[in-house]
Amino acid sequence: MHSCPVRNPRPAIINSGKLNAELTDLGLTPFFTQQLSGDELEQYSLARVTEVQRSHIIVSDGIHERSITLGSTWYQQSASRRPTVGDWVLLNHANEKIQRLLKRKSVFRRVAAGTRIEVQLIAANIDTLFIVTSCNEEFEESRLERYLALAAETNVDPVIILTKADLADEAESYRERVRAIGADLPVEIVNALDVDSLSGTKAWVRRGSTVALVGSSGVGKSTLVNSLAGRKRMDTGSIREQDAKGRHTTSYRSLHRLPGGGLLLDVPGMRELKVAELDTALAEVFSDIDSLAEQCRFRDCDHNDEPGCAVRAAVASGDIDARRLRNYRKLVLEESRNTASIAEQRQRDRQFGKSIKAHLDLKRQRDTAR
Ligand SMILES: Nc1nc2c(ncn2[C@@H]2O[C@H](COP(=O)(O)OP(=O)(O)O)[C@@H](O)[C@H]2O)c(=O)[nH]1
Ligand SMILES: [Mg+2]
Ligand SMILES: [Zn+2]
Repeated sequence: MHSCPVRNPRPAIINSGKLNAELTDLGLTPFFTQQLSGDELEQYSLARVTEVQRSHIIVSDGIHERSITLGSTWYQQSASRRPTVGDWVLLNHANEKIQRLLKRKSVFRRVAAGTRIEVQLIAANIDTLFIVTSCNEEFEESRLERYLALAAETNVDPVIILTKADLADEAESYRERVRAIGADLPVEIVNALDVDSLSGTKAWVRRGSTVALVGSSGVGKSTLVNSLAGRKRMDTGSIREQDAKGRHTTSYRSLHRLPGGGLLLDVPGMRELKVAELDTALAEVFSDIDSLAEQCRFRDCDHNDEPGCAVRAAVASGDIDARRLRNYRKLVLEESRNTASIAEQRQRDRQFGKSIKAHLDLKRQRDTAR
């Protein structure tokens, strides 16, 4: 048995496919229960991963929490098959082991560029993305566009949260700047320290819905979580989000339940977010550029120095911001490079898997021949 933070060794199970209120509050929907067989519903319990630490995860069924150590077999799989924060899992009969990971409704990934490119999971089953930025020089359209592409790719609804309105002379001007990159984008202007300014923001965190917060360090994500939760859940001022070398770490990610229902996930470590495998999302976020591109003389126009480029003509006439086109081209390039690297990596992994299998098959043949 692994160490267990609660007395009751047996979290409530879903009986005969009926959802209990606690699990519904935790975000369980038919999308997940439909994945379960009758046998599974009878034998196993459902729980949600609320926290991921280096060697173990915390799961909850809405009433009890348990700590579960991931066995080594989980680490033999690629990161995308390991549980991440927000995942729904089936626990075995003794509630000490993960039987199965349920199919995700959405997943945030991060492409980490080390010696070789690697995909890491940030969170799963997010409904709404709070893109947090502040009403000061930190505000940057290009960063917002990057986050918007991420939201579009994962089918998660974005909401722009503009913090530090109390410190800004003209907070409303930032709303206008958001409108310029997406006319329909919902915007909330807040003082993250003042609960009274958060009623509009609160409305996005409905009972049973899961909201992830992304944004640069220091914009007020943890402050927002604390204010919405009504008590201190997160250290603020970026103390906990950095390791000794001052780098962001992703070792501590956790879901916070709000008193009025709803779950919040403060996501540290999105700073080096790279885009990959989201070409359709880029076309969506930059739909103005994408639709103009149909009028370019060349089908594969890069909108750089090709003759007859309708996009550059629009920049020249002031219809499209030069910055926006620059960012679009940058993201498209980054996206295609990273996507190619990921494809290569998958290919290598498949080859590796095949050679291991071939080796085992050969061994088995020899063993039976013997
Ligand atoms: N005046 C003011 N300060 C804020 C606001 N939001 C955050 N802060 C402060 O900014 C600092 C960084 O906030 P924190 O929540 O740690 O940012 P995080 O890195 O995004 O989690 C803290 O000192 C907060 O008190 C705001 O809306 N108004
Ligand atoms: Mg923080
Ligand atoms: Zn063009």
